[in-house]
Amino acid sequence: MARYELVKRSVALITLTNPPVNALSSAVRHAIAKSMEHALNDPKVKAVVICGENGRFCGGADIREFAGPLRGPPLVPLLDAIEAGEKPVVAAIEGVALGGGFELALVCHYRIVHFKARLGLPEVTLGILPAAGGTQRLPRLIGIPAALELITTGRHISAQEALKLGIVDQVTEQNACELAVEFALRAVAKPLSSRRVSMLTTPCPPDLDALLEAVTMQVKRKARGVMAPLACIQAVRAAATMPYSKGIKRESELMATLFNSGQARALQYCFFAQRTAGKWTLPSGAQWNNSKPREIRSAAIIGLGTMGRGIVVSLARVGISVIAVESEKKLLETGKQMVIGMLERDAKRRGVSASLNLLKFTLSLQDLKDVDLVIEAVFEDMALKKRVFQELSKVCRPATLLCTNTSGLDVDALAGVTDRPHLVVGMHFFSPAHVMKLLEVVCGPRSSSETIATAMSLGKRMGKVSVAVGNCPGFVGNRMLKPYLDQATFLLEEGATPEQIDKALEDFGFAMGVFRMSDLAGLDVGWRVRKESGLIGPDVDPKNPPRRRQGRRYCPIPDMVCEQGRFGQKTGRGWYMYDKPGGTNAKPDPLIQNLLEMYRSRYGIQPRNISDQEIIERCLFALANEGFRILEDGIAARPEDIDVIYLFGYGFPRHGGGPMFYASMVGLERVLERLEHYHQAHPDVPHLEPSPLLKKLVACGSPPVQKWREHIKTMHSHL
Ligand code: T1G
Repeated sequence: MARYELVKRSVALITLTNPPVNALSSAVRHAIAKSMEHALNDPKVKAVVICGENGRFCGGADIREFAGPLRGPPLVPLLDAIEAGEKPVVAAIEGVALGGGFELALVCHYRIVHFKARLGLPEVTLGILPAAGGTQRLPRLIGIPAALELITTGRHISAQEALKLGIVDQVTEQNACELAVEFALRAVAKPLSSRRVSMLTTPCPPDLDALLEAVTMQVKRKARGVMAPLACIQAVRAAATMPYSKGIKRESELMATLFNSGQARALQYCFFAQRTAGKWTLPSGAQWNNSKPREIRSAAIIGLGTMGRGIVVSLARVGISVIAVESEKKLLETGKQMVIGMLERDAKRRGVSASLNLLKFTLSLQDLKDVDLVIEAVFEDMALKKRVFQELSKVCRPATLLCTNTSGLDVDALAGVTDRPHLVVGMHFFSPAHVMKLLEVVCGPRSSSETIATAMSLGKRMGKVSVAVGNCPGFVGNRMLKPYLDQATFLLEEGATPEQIDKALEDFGFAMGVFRMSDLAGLDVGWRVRKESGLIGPDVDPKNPPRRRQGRRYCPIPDMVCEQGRFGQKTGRGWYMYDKPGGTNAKPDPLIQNLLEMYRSRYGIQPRNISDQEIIERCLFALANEGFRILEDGIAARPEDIDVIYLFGYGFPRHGGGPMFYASMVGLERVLERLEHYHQAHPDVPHLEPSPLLKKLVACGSPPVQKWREHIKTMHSHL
């Protein structure tokens, strides 16, 4: 857990050895305590260097240990003792120094950092705060404003920024450990008192209260209802107003309020869920660690609409050559200019040069003969997509992977028109594709494991969080969206307003309420889908009651909004009104209010007061209920996959953990009881009928999310 060596006859070198990130597990803490004791007591030792094995200093506390009781030496006294020791201790930081790892570095008397290392206190992103003195030492070292910013955001910083801020003593391109040993030898004769950060006086700005107030307002605006950043601010206030001995107690009290909170559990769950999602697995036994992805050097994108452009940028900026294809000269030219502009802005922001030389634009599919992979991103029109895939089959070399960017169409039907169904896979990007982190990799029944592995690995290379899902209408994300949207519009019928529903969802923590999100996405998209699926238009049986379709409740209000040409932000009018087409400042529109009143009186609906609780329950429990069905159907392999999709693709708040984790946190019994209640009140809404898996889990005593898999039959898996 930690290796102890004597080097240069007088330096104790302590190497943390807990792969993969040298987390401070109880065994590691124990080993550090023993090694330090040894070093301080051995007269041969004049100085100490602490480093981490495999080029990684330390990733902080072992998060997996949080669920159990504390074992082994607690971190605070251990770190205090290192700082108080009479021999100089130098931290040799390579790779990462995060959380408790950074706090360990802060108690060392000197810090030498490799130029590629990253440092930070990301505890806030796990719903907690730096609780091993980080909130007390960092402000003393770099001042309140800079410390507040780092602690409340959890941002990682580069070695260069750390040097600028005065956190580290030297940045090196050499082996940090070897340099630290030299450094330690030179430090032997120097006094240590000024190097003990806890003894420093916090440089305090004259307007401390105003500063803390401003940061509090900023944090409240950015992360509504999230507790950890506010606790961080209070801890930093203690560093400014109290001596270290009292401040560290305050830090510990604040940590105690956060540690067992639902938000902390949810955020830590998100950390692991994101990593679980990368470990895809198929019923055939193929999985992430036994399937080799192909190397992708060149790709082609068909269609330079919004999605196509974003995908080109995502590929080019990670060094993949891209051929972009359009059907008409004018579209090609417009797409080209936009892609170039996007890449140039992106490169400027990242301080690198734009990789324009990797791009080629063409009108001819013939140019795609030799590419490794094609991503088709034409309109959501099956007949058109089939034509493109037939054509690609003829043009591309037999080994080229053929991917479709679709938000819900049948990937296997497309595979069926090609000469290589095993090389066909769905890649569902989210708009704007160069910004949004989520990628659903849609596995058709004939997609080979190599094909899936390649799409997953390409997603990762593009910086996406990729989740493997099965092939059904809407896949995971959009399939679940339907009952969620339905509930929102039913609530409108019953008496709510778009702004009331949005506010309830935004107060819950969603980045955007459902109506603001729909206005942003464009209301015409769903309208077209409803027309194509026969829910509106000439195919509707005139004998149908107006608020029923296909034997179930149907809300025609979204269609009425579209009939007025209100397609959302792009037309300046939608569920809200905007200053101008393309405007983003949503204001409630009296015309929508009128429309709702007329609608209700036309159908004799007596509007009622609807509570925020009902809004949240009906929207989110219907969402999770569909998630349970998706698990039953084997469209997602694990609840974590569904949650990651909602966190990264649909703005579900991380401190809620995602729809499935949220359901488990509320309690599956309660979710079941509320769904039964609402289904009884609305028997013509099948989505509210509790799913068999939910019932089964409740009957089995509501196991934690991580154990649901054992109760899911994978016989019908579509993955
Ligand atoms: N504890 C336990 N497991 C961890 C871990 C940690 N701190 N960090 C990573 N892992 C696991 C991870 O689950 C994965 O496992 C494997 O290591 C590789 O991780 C007292 C309260 C360091 C930047 O928040 O940000 O210190 O999936 O895939 O992309 O105040 O891991 O292989 O089974 O992410 O190279 C604060 C969290 C803790 C850092 C490396 N520390 N880690 O990224 O690999 S709280 C953090 C990361 C704390 C103190 C407190 C990243 C990384 P598996 P990976 P990576």
